[in-house]
Amino acid sequence: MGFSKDFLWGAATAAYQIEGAAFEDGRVPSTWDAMTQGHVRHNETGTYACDHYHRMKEDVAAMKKMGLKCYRFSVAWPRVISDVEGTVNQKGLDFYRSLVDELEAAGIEPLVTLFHWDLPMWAYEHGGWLNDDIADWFAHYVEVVVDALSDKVRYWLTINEPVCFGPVSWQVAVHPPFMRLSGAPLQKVMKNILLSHGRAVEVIRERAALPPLVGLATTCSPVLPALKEEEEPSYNKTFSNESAEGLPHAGEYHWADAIVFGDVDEKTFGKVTEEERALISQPLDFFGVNIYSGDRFTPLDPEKDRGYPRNACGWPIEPEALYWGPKFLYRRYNLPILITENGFAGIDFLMSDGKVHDPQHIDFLKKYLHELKRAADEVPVLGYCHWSLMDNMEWCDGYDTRFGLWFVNYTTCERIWKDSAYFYADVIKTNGEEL
Ligand code: GCO
Repeated sequence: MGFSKDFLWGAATAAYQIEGAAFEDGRVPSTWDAMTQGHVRHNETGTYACDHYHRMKEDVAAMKKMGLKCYRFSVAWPRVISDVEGTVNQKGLDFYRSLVDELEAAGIEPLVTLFHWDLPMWAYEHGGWLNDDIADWFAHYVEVVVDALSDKVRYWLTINEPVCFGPVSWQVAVHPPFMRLSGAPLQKVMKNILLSHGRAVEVIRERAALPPLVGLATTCSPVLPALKEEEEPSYNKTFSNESAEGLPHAGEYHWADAIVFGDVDEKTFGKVTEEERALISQPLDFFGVNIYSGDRFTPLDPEKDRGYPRNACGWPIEPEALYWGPKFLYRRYNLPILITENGFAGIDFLMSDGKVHDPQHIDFLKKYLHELKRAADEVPVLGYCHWSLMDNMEWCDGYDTRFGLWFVNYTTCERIWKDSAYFYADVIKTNGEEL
């Protein structure tokens, strides 16, 4: 079976990581613009990033040249809504309108992420996710975006990795606003994120011009069996608190269980009313998930497995994560799977021949996509969005780690296709038949 003929081969980005133009055309500061001084490697910022805001048309033309079937991008809340009263910044909205128009002309399906971590400072200054009103603020923002784009956008992702940004920003103080909450206040943050997701689903279903396909981008680090007898225990361990032990996304399944089943873990989210439960768990059309790696059922041994293959972020290279992840997630949630992110971080640089050779990135794609193809033989997989289209700001790691298919020379913002971009273009052209 392999990949269906209409498989959505794509690439993903996020507004703050690529757009730049942080203070142009009415965009107001996000917590990332206003609060990260001293927290980002080399004191780098997203002020200019990849200057996508000014290079959008050339970027879409290059996406078309690659043969992308879809493009996952995020809308920046601070570029669209200027204050807590909900004032719309028309110039900001116009940018996303022109992006969607360009994508349509290029025959590329837009996948819109509505929140990818760039919380407006005005929201934070009014309590952010701690303020129960944020669900209203978010719903208003979603209305504005859906009204502006939904005559050309079908795929909507409400929130990117709530299981990550929630704890990382509000519990362990690694991302802005660098909060260290616990107990009831932390539960309130997590619950307001869930409620905001629900409100967004409600708004999209009510107002979208094109029949919408709605989901979000969760994350999963599947437990990987090495032996037949480890398969069932690996499935069970994937959906237990032991998975991703100690990492911010430990217990990541609590979010998906709440959103898909309405099974809202009280320890994580506090109490919910039946009305809130129904809002949180409205039906979705697909299960969007970011999968980069997995956790071996028999954990890596520091001695025996020393020097284990890892990417530039230190994440183990585990191709079978794209086989077991989709299988386990489909078995549990019974929704078509959309890989909303998967990618390889390298330390790439422009070579003396003027090209960017990235054989590890190509090998990563070969191995991971082979596993995804195996999964697609057994469960419905709608598409694959490679993270990322271009090198970009890897949050507090700055610009050192390069996930892009395109190398970005940040001095000139020139894009140079890495060897992996040509490889991926061929995978798309042949629909992965040689993987
Ligand atoms: C995430 C975000 C992306 C990251 C990518 C590499 O999952 O952390 O969605 O913005 O840049 O995953 O870490």
